[in-house]
Amino acid sequence: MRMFKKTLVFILTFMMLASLGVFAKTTNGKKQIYVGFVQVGAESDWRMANTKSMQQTFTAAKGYKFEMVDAQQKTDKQIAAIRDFIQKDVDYIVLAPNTEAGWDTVLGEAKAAGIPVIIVDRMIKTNDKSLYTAWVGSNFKKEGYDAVTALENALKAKGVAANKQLNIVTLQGTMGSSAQIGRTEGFAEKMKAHKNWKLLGKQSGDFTEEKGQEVMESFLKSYPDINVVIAENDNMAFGAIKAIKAAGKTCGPKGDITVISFDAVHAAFEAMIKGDIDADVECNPLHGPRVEGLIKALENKQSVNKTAYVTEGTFYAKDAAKIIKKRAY
Ligand code: GYE
Repeated sequence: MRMFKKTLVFILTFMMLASLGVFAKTTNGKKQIYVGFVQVGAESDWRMANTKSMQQTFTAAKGYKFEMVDAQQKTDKQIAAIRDFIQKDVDYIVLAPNTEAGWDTVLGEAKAAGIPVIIVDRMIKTNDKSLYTAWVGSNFKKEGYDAVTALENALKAKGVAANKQLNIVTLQGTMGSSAQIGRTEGFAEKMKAHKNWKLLGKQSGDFTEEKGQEVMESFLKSYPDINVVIAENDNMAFGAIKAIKAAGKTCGPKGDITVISFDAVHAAFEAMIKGDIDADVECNPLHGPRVEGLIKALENKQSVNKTAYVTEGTFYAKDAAKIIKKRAY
């Protein structure tokens, strides 16, 4: 009986300690790596593919404890999530920042707690580069430049004369996010070479289909003579296409309004095949394996590149049917 009691006490103590996470850091004798991921939200197909890539990479089977916070496109929610991960003493904080400004204080707290911060996708603005260990993401300004080339080629394919007066509207992403800043600036800079291209208006649709549609509806009311829509992501392009059709207009390679978009997600290839989008500048969301590569290197005390850009291309409606099968997102 006494033996039974002792065993019971032992089992209960073990269970209690286990529930407190005392043994959490060791499974199969190997150290479990605790990764806290602060995600922007669930605003777009790109974002969903990005979340999936992270979830599929950081699995328990591979020795990770992975926790993600969906910040619903709110920077202050992201700051609170970082503080929570510091409290939980995670091994790594992975941050996909919603907007660029205002990170110094909270990242200073992570640094003081000795937790490395890896930034993915969008970037932060800071004078103190020691606040993060590494960043991996896209060259958004180059994507903006590429959108000008995409428009030049799409117009050529449509047989539009190079000197024709063109009225452009831009659906911008979340204001203050690197993806918005880079794409808007890159496009504006390179479009200057075309004196006959006129930007009628630009407004944020916050990277969502719903707001993209709303903004496009109001553009169509204000400007009856739009020739081109630049959508800073695919979901806003999907919203814009709905608005264009509802207004009795047509778009795409054979339509009235040329549509250039960013991301090149699967549904955008379908829209190109359908003839609604003219061209799409790629943005690669599959960052899971890249972040894992960084963490593995850091675990092995190897140095990592402070910044790493993903290589990306541009796709045109005429090639979409051929390429869609090969797309991973
Ligand atoms: O283009 C958009 C998403 O930051 C690159 O965010 C990312 C952007 C992407 O909502 O679809």
